[in-house]
Amino acid sequence: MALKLLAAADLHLGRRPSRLPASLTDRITARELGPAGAWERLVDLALEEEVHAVLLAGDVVEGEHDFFEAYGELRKGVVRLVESGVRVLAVAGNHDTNVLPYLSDELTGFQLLGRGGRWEAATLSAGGEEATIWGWSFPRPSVREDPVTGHSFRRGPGPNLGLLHCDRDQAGSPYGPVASRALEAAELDGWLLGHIHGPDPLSTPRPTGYLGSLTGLDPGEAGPRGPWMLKVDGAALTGLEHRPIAPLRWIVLDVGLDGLGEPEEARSRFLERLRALHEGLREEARPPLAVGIRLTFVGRTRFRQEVEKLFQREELGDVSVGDVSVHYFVEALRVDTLPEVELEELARQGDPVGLLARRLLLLEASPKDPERQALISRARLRLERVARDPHRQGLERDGPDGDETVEWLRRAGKQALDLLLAQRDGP
Ligand SMILES: [Mn+2]
Repeated sequence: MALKLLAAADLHLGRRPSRLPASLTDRITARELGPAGAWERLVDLALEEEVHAVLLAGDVVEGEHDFFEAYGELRKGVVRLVESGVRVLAVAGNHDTNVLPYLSDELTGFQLLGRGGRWEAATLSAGGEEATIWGWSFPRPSVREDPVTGHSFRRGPGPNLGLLHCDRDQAGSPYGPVASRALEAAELDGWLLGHIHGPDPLSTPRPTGYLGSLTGLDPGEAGPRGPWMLKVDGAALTGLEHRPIAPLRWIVLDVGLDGLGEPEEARSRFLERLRALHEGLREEARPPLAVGIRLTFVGRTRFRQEVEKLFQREELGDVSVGDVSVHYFVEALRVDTLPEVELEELARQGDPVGLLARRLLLLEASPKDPERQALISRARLRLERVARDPHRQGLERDGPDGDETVEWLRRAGKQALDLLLAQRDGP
């Protein structure tokens, strides 16, 4: 029999997921969709799969003022786990430095490793297998020293795994900067990390990287989220699997509008993609309760403005695919299409349309092109002036950087080009 572990990071209990439409939270509570719901799903999975230990790599709690909420939610789960003989091991991250030690004191069976920034090992054993878990907890919210270098890990029984909240390869970071080289040099059999919310593509025999947040906390955290299953079998690490059980998933969806016959067709194009997505989700063992979509229309069409207007009037907080097991909502919509005519063709014209098309093409030229550089620095100067305008202070302190300027020019240019073409070719 194997020793089974379930590892997760960055639960942020106490934080509300952002940008949920009222039409969604009328049906499903923010609690179910957020960290508490995700934790409950993790505990269900741990019991179903009969794991021997749950490992938490920091930022279990959002902050100091979330003690009571986190206590209630953690307690419910920890009691269920401990009653079934499941060990719970955790380290504190930069968010829960001050609150996790107190919670651990109050919760029987919740073991905090590496209290006060001193490395500590725990040995797990089950099914004739063993594993050693090394943990280090943030002693204060800001730690500028590398917690790994200089410590010699005296190996314990079985595979030895590091459980750590840290900022990898970010020298000078206040969140426990650690170089990848230092992790390698420690000669453990793997590192389960917390802090960065996007999961790494972990793999055996030496899984090393970020586990990712347990559930997507905001639209910037697109993609599947959940804990990782890992086994020790024949003294080797095996069976590593990401289990996307998060109750809320954020996705980025680009829908092509090439060859659109009429603006209304954009709705069918979107629905078609949504149905395909839904079919995929239904195959999953624990599909999300809700999916937030960052929708962008792309491709070439002459109906840019019409599509924009059409979707502006739509209620997109609850998009049905005809099966209510998963709720879909559009978190943000952008129409980023190009006119049907090739830019190269328009660029040959001597009118404002031609000028604009030539500038848009210039943006796609090599970054070394002096003409392109001149265009971008002119735009940057103007944008900076806007940013410094005292009437706008507080919105954005600094002006945009080069990449942001290009992105802004590209979007504004495409929009202007469409308007010009509509005026010229319009009815
Ligand atoms: Mn975090």
